[in-house]
Amino acid sequence: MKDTITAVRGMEILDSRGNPTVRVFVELRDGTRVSASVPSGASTGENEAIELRDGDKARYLGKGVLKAVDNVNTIISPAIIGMSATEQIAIDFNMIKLDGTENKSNLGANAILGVSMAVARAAAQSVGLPLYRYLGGSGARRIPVPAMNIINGGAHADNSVDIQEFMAVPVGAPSFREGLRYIAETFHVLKKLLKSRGLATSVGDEGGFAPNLPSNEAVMDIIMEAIEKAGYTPGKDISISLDSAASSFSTDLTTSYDLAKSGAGKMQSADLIEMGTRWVEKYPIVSWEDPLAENDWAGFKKFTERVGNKIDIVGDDIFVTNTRYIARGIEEKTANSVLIKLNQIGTVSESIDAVRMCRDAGWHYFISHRSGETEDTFLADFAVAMDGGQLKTGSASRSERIAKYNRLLEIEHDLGGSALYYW
Ligand code: 2PG
Ligand code: MG
Repeated sequence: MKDTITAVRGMEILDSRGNPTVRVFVELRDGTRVSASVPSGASTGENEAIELRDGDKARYLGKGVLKAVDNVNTIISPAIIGMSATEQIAIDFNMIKLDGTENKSNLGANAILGVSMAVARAAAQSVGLPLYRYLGGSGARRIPVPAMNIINGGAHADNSVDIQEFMAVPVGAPSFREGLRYIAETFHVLKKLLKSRGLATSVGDEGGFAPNLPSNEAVMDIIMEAIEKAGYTPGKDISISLDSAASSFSTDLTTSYDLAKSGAGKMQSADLIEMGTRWVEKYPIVSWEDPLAENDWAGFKKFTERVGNKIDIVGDDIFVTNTRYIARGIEEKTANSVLIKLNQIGTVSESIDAVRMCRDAGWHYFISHRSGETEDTFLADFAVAMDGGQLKTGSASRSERIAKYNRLLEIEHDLGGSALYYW
């Protein structure tokens, strides 16, 4: 068969933080040769699939990925050479079996995902389809609404903000292209505003600004001002998405928190829920990811009961793109949406399973990058293939983020009049 896999090779490259990550090349009998690169998180959930790192302090402070690369070359490669690249599910489950652990700690989720993504890309190229159409079928034509991260805090920036991500969402735009313009303009106006107040305009890991503002709420206020100054109406043209990444400021990963960066101090779940409820009333927030820590299932549920009829409560670290945890969340009504990150679970097929579970339950899902990214644009095609309503892929700066936006512009352009975009 022309799409038979003839070679699988891994190599160590660097991600956007300058840390090693895995790139995998796949070749097919028909001459197809593609690669895929794996992202890496900073605020990771404890139940995420394991990213295998060498731990050899003599190289990259222990962060090398040569073992994962070796696993691609010596264990995965011989097991899948000879298979058709279109057998995505068989290949993914073959790798899961080879690994033999619950969390992919043997071969490494970075090794497995690199192969999984490269196989999908090779198959798409071999059958002559763009990746989004290969993965999503002939009906794939919805471009996701972008959530642009304009202020970074938490584990992604050295500033005085506890909440990790403040994102602008162009809910009132008529197309992706226009939506991207709305929020990129807001980003530039925000820069001017920060500058005029003597605040830093340097950026964090995902390209959003990382100023030292007096409180988390002060961030909301300056963003509202930037939206208006850019000529848009908050809540009509542009709304706000937040990612607290609350595990990163929880002292026990359940009910106790310390908002040390801003100096707001110690809080309990109930305080965060109160604060969140007040913010939802005051600001045009459309979604709130990880408002509580990953083991604070009860807190999540309470917050969902409070504001889940108005906004999306998105579980990231709590669900880790794993159907086992998502199923529990659906059963217990813990949230109403899930963040989908391919490297949290480690294969393309399992990520699709997570999306399917959300759809079946009537939950929303948000396709997401990691804070450590590469120039790979797989995510953009994956979001369109999944009919993803919303995508978060960073700010209007840093090329590893822009690459995904540019790929979506390209897809929308190619689809022409048949592209769909709506909130
Ligand atoms: C998150 C992500 C991506 P990280 O928490 O949602 O924005 O951050 O990749 O560091 O986990
Ligand atoms: Mg998150």
